[in-house]
Amino acid sequence: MAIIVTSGTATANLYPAIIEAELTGERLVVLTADRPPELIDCGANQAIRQQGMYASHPTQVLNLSRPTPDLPARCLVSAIDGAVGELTHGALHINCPFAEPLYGTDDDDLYQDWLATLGGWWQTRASWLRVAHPTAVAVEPDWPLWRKKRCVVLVGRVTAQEGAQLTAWAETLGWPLIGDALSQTGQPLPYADLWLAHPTAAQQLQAAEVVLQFGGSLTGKRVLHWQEHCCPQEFWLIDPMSGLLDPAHHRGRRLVAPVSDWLNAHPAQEQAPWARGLSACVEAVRDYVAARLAGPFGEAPLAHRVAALLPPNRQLFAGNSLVIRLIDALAQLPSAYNVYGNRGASGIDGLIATMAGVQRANGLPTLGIVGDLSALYDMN
Ligand SMILES: Cc1ncc(C[n+]2csc(CCOP(=O)(O)OP(=O)(O)O)c2C)c(N)n1
Repeated sequence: MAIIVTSGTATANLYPAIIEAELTGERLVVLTADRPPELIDCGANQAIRQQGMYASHPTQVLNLSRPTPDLPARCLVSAIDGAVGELTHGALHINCPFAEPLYGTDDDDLYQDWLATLGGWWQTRASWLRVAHPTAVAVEPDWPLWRKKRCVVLVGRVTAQEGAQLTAWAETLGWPLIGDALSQTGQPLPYADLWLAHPTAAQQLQAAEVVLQFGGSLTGKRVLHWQEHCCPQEFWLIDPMSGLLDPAHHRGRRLVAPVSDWLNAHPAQEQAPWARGLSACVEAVRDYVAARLAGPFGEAPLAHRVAALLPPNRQLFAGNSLVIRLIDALAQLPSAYNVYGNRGASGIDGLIATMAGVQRANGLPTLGIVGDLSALYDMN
């Protein structure tokens, strides 16, 4: 996704989106028009200090010089293509200063020659510079030992296809899977944020020898509490984004890989489930929730019934704050169903804008639920 803005405070409006992209890994190319250097810090209009203005939040920054035929065109396109090719996660900020006059001069011929040095490349869809990174997933050599152990699988934000793949994988291994509202796993053990309070559940899960978390951004308070306080021999976190994604700083492994590739490289083996007692806790909670939320319309009954309101093969956008927490605790969402949220920095700003972007990007009817204050934020 690319965003183009004029210079000045328009650039500052992108700050929350750049922060969110940093935390969720969404790829964003931000092109900010700028005034030329001689007009910065001297009272010129719409001229602010834009170089480095997003501090450490973009993954990459490219400060272009003003357009000049002295700079070879191939230098410009290889810098831009190189930066885009390297961008696996987060935002690329390209600051683009222009001096007036912006258009309508006789320089056209000058730039024709300048452009001609790129040959027919403009008419192709190929990169000028394709940056290749090693993509093979590192296989854990001791996987055959670990997969025989008692494991709990925690799933945060992953894609719909990965969510469904994870459910089948964990089921084969006989491992309990706790899926977040954004996990798209079908939540085989739904309402975890409620049943984790049950002593039987806590006792069962204490026997886990290893915990595997796929994807970050866990929503449920009790799920997060359990994640923080669990004491397995090792805690593994698998996510394509690099960096630390475990606020509890568990001892174990941080495995940077696309989830689907990692699962393919670490095949499951048929095993009997080891935490059978959890099913009874889930059923007890299921009955209780159904009975308590059968009443009139309200936030909690809506969250509970949201799965029944979803048309097949469409998508759901859940706002931050209470909405996503209620859906996480009270709903069992269908497997491989596209669920979106802005759970990186969890701002309540820009949610309707994000929802509109998600709808347009996928071209699918979208059910969006946001709080009233969140909706107010996006009134403009
Ligand atoms: C930009 C931003 N400002 C403030 C907050 C702090 N905050 C979190 S939830 C919330 C209230 C949200 O209210 P509403 O959108 O009505 O949702 P509800 O929780 O009532 O369902 C606020 C102010 C935030 N997360 N992001």
